[in-house]
Amino acid sequence: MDTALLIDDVRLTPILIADPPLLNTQGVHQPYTPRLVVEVVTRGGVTGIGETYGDGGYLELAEPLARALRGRPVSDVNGLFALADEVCGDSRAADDRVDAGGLRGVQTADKLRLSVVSGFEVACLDALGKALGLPVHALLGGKVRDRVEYSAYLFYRWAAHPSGGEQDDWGAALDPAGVVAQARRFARDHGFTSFKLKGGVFPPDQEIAAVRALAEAFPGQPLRLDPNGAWSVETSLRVAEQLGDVLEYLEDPASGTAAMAEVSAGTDLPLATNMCVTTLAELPEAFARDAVQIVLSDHHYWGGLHRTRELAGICRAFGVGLSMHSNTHMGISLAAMTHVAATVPNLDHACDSHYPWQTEDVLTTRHTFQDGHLAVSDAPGLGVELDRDRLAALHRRWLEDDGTMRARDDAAAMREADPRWVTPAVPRW
Ligand code: GKR
Ligand code: MG
Repeated sequence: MDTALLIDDVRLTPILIADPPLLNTQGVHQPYTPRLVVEVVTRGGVTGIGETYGDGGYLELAEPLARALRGRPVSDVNGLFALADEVCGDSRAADDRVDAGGLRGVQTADKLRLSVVSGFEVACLDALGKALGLPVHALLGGKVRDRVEYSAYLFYRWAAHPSGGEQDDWGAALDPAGVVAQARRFARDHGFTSFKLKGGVFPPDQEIAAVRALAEAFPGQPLRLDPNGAWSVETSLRVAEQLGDVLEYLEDPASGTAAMAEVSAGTDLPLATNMCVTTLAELPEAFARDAVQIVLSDHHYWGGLHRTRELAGICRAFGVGLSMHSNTHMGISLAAMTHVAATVPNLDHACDSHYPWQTEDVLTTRHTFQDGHLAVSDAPGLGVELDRDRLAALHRRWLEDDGTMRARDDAAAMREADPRWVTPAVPRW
C-alpha cells in the first residue's frame, strides 16, 4: 500500500446553514439547520470532503469514527461499515423515535450509523479520486450519462420565519396559485420540467387542487405529491383516484409497509417511498407485498455511494424503479448524488433536491442547473472545492447557537407560530 494513501487526519466541522420556512406534516423548517462537514486528509496531503446530517446524535457517532480512521487506507471504503459497528456503539439518539426531520420512518441506531458512514465514504472517495486523478464516478465504475436530471421541489411555505432567520424574496405559498407561482420560478431559474409538491400540510382536497393547478399550468409534465405518510389508506386511495391522470407517482401517501401495500393493491398509480424502504432489512417485505414501485434512494440513508449502487442492482432485479430522495443539503452532497446517479443505468425519474432552497454553501462555486440537469464533473474527486472562510463562518454560527438549532425539530419551529402545536399523529387525514 502506498503510504501516501493512508489517512493522516480527519476533521469534523458542524455548521448551521440557513433554511427557509418550508412546511411539512410535522411542522416547519427551523431558520437554521445543522450539517456536518467531514474532511479526510491523506499522508500525501490530499483532502477529501463529505457531508452528512449534523444533529447531535450523528456528531456523537462521527467523533469516534474520525479517530479510528487515522492510519487506515483511504481506499478501504468497504471497511468503514465494520469499523463504524466496532467503534461507534449506540448513541443516545438511537432510540425508537420517529425521525423528526429526515422523515424516514422509525429512527434506529443502524440508520444513524449508516448516515454517518456516508459522509466519511464520500470524503474518502473524493480524496482517493483526487490522489489518482479520477472523478468519483470513475471509482464507482464509470458514468453512463453526462448529466443528471433533477425535479423542482415545491413546498408550501411562509414568507418568513416567525422569529429570526434569513429573509428571502420568495414570499408565501399557501394555496394553488402560490404553488404554481413557485413552480414557474423554479422552471424559469433552473429549467426544471418535473415538479414535486411536499404535501401533508393541508387537508387533502386543498393539495389535490394545488396539483390540479400545476397540471393545468404545466400540461403533460411529470408531477408528484408527497404527504410523508400523513394519510389513511382510504384517503390515499381517494387522492390516487382523483389525481391518477396527472401524477407520475404518489410518494409515501400512507405510513408503513402494510398500509402502503394496501394502497398499492387498490390503485394503478405507482407508489414511491423514502420512508418505508430505507434499509436493506426493509426491502424483502416491501417488495414481496408490492408495497412500492419506486424506491427513492438517499446515499446518506444507505451508507454512501457504493451501497446506493447495490440498492440500484436489487431494484433492477425486482423490476422496481429507482430515483433519489433529498433532505436539506449543500453542494458537497449534491455533487455526490450526481456522481452516483451518473453511474446507475436504471435511474428512472428526475431526482429530488432541496439545493435551490439552500442559499448558503461551503463550496467556492455553487452548482448550477441547466435545463433542470446538472453536468457530471470529470474533474478529480467530486470536482468541488471547499471555501474555508464560509465553512469557518457557518461553524461560528453553530458555536454561537444556544442549542436550539443544533438538532432539527420541525414541531418546535412550528410552536413559534402556534404554541399548541404537537407533531400530528398519523394518519392525520
Ligand atoms: O424537508 O420537509 C422536508 C422534507 O419533508 C424532508 O424532510 C423529507 O425527508 O424531502 C423529504 C421527503 O421526500 O420525504
Ligand atoms: Mg418523500
